[in-house]
Amino acid sequence: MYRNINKEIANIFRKMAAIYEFLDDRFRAMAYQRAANIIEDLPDDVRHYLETGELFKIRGIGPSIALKIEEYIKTGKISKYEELKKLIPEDFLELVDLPGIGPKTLKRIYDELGISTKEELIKALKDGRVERLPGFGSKKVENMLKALQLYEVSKRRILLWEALQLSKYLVDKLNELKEVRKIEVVGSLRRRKETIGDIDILIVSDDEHRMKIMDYFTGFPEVKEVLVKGPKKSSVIMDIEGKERQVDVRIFKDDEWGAALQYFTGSKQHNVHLREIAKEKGLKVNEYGVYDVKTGKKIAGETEEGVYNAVGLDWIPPELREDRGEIEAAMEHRLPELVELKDIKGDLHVHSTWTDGAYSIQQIVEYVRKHYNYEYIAITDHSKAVRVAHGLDEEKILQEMQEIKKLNKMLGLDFIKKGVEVDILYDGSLDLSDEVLAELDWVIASVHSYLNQDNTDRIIKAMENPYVSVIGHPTGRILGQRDPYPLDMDAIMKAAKETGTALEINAQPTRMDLNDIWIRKAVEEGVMLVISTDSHNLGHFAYMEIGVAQARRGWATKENILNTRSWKEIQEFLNKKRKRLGAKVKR
Ligand code: DGT
Ligand code: CA
Ligand code: CA
Ligand code: ZN
Repeated sequence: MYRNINKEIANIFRKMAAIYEFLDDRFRAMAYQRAANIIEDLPDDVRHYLETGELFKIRGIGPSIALKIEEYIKTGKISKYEELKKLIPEDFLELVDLPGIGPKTLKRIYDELGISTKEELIKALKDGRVERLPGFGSKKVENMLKALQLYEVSKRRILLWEALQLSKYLVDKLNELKEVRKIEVVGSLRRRKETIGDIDILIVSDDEHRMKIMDYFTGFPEVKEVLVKGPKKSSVIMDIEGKERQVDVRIFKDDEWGAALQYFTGSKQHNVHLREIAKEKGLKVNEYGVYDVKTGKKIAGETEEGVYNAVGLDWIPPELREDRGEIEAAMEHRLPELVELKDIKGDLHVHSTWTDGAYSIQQIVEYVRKHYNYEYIAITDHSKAVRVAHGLDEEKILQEMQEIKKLNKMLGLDFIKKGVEVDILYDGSLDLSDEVLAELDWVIASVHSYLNQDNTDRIIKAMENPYVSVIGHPTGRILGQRDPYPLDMDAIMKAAKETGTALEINAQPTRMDLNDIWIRKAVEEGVMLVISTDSHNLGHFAYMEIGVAQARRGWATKENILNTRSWKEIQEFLNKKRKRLGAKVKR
């Protein structure tokens, strides 16, 4: 069974926290919120902690909450949660933990306007009743409507990272049948789009085994509803961590495999364009092969490369198949050589227990050295403006630098780079003094406040600081939760280029910031990019995979990505900026 029990419990605790807040019980709300974060960040399955008895010793989790975790593990339910659910209108239960709305706001709307359904809520937001409540105003109402709209969209689409994990599980399970001879994920997931509508899987098997495979697939315990079931295609709705996810499986023959891969990888626009090109050449392309229209003879279909070659194109990496010029480039043999995961030499955005990370620098370094072939990592904890993360002031940063120095000495290597994620303040100045920034190896500057205003000027001012290496998560969007703040991207790109500041591709699954379109623009403008995981936990280092995928969707090659280079080369890049802006260079 596909499950992440830590996440299931964390989700319930977040709901409980929100309900407690709705009920004006701040104390319990905070306790459950904290417990949710702790459970989600545990390195092992909570069941393991129960078995070893460690569950009752986890810091930040009191005995009454630990008992509830035990109850959930044993019964699949938390009776307190079942009780709490009844104290809030059904529709509000769904909305109560939505960022951008909040339990307190819902409570006031409930008390003061007598509203208890989503439909009524939207109506009252639109007809001015909410706006007229003291302390609300048009801006707040607008933001609430936006949050509701983003939520509805996010319910229909899966984050790339989650879809990848689910698809890996499904492919492994299907592969247990020896009748499955070839299997591949296709659709938007193969193209590595940042969100995925449904998961599409292709299989090759002998004709007589098709129904056996389909019986097996539609019988998975996660399957909640079978939409279609046949020898060629089955489509199901799965219940995954309480959310509905559609999965389509299609079965083809060996000599159709390449054509089917090509067709079902899409995108639709890419396929439409490809068929146009084929038509001009007197060819027809469908999911079974490429055919000569005059003779009706099949000329390709077994391999995907064969399909593209038959219409006069080079094979096109799936990440590029959005009809954004890749077909023309493939025709003229000028497709870019895209960056690959193995090109990455280090991760340059990592949080430790010095601020809001879950592990100490030493634990992080041990883990990364064991699991990754990196030449360096940068520890980049928050600066003081980020109070919720206990951001560091100058003195603390200097202490953290001392610890890194000590750890490097123990390693006998200059593996850990001394970094920071410094806040860009309201006026574009930075949250730490230049004297301290000058001593650091790597400086990320990020916007974490005033997220609704145009932030172009703030970010440009930050880039003009000689010590800023890169702008973190440049557009500030959170998928399904928050739109990017308004930015004049032309101006940002121009300033990045002129100052020699890199832009980040933040690979946190809900950020994926920059997006593919802006990466492409950066590549075209010659702006340097950095792919980072923004790790707060050991498991997060694996997000590098989707960060690289996003870079590929933006046509980035190895040359466009700074952290494919040795540290010496990175330092040259940074010193060039310092020199140009008249600051002291670092060695
Ligand atoms: P998604 O699921 O919304 O993230 O996007 P896709 O691209 O995975 O779209 P999906 O699942 O509807 O279809 C999978 C691929 O099948 C799609 O990328 C292109 C290919 N395809 C080509 N022509 C058609 C068509 O007429 N209907 C459908 N459903 N798919 C088509
Ligand atoms: Ca799909
Ligand atoms: Ca589909
Ligand atoms: Zn960060």
